[in-house]
Amino acid sequence: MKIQVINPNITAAMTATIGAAARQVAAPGTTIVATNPTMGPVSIEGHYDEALSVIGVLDEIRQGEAVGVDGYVIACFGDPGLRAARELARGPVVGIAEAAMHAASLIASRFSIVTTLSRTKVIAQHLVHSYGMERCCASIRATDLAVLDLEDASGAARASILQECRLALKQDEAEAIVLGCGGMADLAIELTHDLGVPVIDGVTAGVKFVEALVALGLGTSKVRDFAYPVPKPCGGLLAEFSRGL
Ligand code: 5HY
Repeated sequence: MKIQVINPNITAAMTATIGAAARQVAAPGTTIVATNPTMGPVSIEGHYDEALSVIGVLDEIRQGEAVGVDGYVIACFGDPGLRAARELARGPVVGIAEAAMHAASLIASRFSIVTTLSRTKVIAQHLVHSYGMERCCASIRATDLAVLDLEDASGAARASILQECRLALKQDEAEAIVLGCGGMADLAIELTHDLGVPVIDGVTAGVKFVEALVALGLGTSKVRDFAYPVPKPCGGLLAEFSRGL
């Protein structure tokens, strides 16, 4: 099977990190294609950035559908464009926040999310609510790292994330950690070892969820909510998104 892992920001180095993490866990029969849009923000750190990223995500899905991709992971913790992507896709589409939270809920009673900028905590809270995870989410902590700080190889970002994880375990009674950024995908194994509790990255969790769904013969339901988009013309810069004409 072919799984496309989409980094919604346009930072190729982060896409490479995400793709490498995805390939580490992919099953022998799974091909991982890691992509990012050519248009959009270099990082996604709030509602405005997320909105700008959605068209690029949908364009990546459109291209994936044209070449028979079996399933998709949207590798940004805001899960931008997830529901719209499901309308476009035949196969399953999973967001990394959704995947990580569901994985955590299967192995721990309470998990904490450790993310980047404090301002993105509300977005994470909205997702916790949207996914029905209030009963499991002990806390949402921010490191106040910028997303692209994760690309700094100095280890400073990792130290900051580790510190917040320790506080979540000690003060918030968390039993597992959900990493709140696609750019943290390469840290989960080390942090699990350092902390002695499960640290879950949504990229790798998302790949395994999509593999399982495809292996079960399950694609996105095309009845009602996620039916293919209503055919209609689009204008201006979005003219190429016209459908069914
Ligand atoms: C992400 N932003 O996973 C989110 C993280 C965040 O560019 N990739 C981004 O802080 O929302």
